[in-house]
Amino acid sequence: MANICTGCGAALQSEHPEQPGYLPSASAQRESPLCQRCFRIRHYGEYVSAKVNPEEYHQRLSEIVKTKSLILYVLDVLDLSGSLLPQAADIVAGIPVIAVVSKVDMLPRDTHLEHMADWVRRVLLESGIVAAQVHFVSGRSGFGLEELIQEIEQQVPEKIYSLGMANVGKSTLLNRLMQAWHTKGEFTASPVPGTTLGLTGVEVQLSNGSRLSLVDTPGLWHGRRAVDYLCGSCLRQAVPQRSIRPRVYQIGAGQSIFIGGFARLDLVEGRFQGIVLYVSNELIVHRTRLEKADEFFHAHQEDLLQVPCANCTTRLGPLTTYRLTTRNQRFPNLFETDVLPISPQGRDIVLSGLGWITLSGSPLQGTLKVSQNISVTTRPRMIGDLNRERGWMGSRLH
Ligand SMILES: Nc1nc2c(ncn2[C@@H]2O[C@H](COP(=O)(O)OP(=O)(O)OP(=O)(O)O)[C@@H](O)[C@H]2O)c(=O)[nH]1
Ligand SMILES: [Mg+2]
Ligand SMILES: [Zn+2]
Ligand SMILES: [Zn+2]
Repeated sequence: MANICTGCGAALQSEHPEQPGYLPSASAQRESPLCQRCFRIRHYGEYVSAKVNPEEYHQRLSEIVKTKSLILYVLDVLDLSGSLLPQAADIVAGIPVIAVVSKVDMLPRDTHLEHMADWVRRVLLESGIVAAQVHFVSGRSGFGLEELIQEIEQQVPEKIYSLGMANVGKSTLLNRLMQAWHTKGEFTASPVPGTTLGLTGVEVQLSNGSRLSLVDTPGLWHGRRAVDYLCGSCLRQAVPQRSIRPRVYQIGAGQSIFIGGFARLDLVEGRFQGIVLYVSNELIVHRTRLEKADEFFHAHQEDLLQVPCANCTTRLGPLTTYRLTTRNQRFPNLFETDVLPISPQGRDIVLSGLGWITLSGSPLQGTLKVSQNISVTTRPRMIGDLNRERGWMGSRLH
């Protein structure tokens, strides 16, 4: 892998200072060259992302060596369905896969993970990926790393590749592994998607003495997550950065809840009930009467609700309306795609990149309005059903 930046894998060039891989020619001969963009991200904390489009992405990933390799398929625990890589099965093509669910330090402190593994395996299987193992880790705190390392060392691969959507934590994870194997080097990681741009690797020696290369790969840009559109200051406030403190609200018919300026949930009819928000602790949540909600939004979108700022609001697009219902009915309008049915066991409504709302399943009719470019999906309750399937035994997260 000559002439590439060791931090981000971009091809080095000395002609275009504003483009990826720029390195003034005088420094291009260094042993571990680092491009100017990586230097700025690391030393000045700049947010300089570059989109890798799908064609480029598949071209880069076609360099993956298929024999004696192992893939660490990295998924962001806050957005599992948004972490599924389209056509992952084609890329993987027979290479053994370990699913690594990252960022678990962001989950509330009393989350238990054991029984979520089956669910992750099921979700991956539906997308055509057979993951022999599912590991829950934090690249930030180091949680789960030891077990993952044991697993890798048992498999004795010659190459390990990270794989996953942009921003899920691939480079951070590999940096941790590198540290654990006492290897010098660092892949560039940053809070914005589109940090790693090409394949870049280092040689490491495992504790049993065998050598292998650890290869970081770019992520595929998503375009459906909040983080894909936010400026640095909105991102710091709206995208969870620390362990999420669940916020419980008791609401009844005729009430609305704003989640920053990103989303608004209106309970039109139904029982008085508790809803739980798993979003950034810094995000403003405001409850108001439904009849006042429009007026409130117009008056206070930019001051009380704080984020997104005007520029980010434009990029995120206007609010899209979804219908929430616990009624088990056939919808007369077959084209009504924006209905979110809530089963009696309750449901999580995931706002991609922001977190999720847990509804208990108590009867309700309502609407949810969410910025157009943020994808909205539902799943069984992650904390609750998936967590309690077989009791509360097991290790704690923190
Ligand atoms: N809290 C927490 N944050 C993490 C963890 N792993 C990564 N991050 C953060 O997530 C962001 C993205 O991390 P990266 O390692 O750059 O992600 P990536 O998958 O390599 O991203 P691309 O190179 O853009 O594809 C950074 O702000 C990291 O600090 C983790 O385990 N916990
Ligand atoms: Mg990366
Ligand atoms: Zn670089
Ligand atoms: Zn902004």
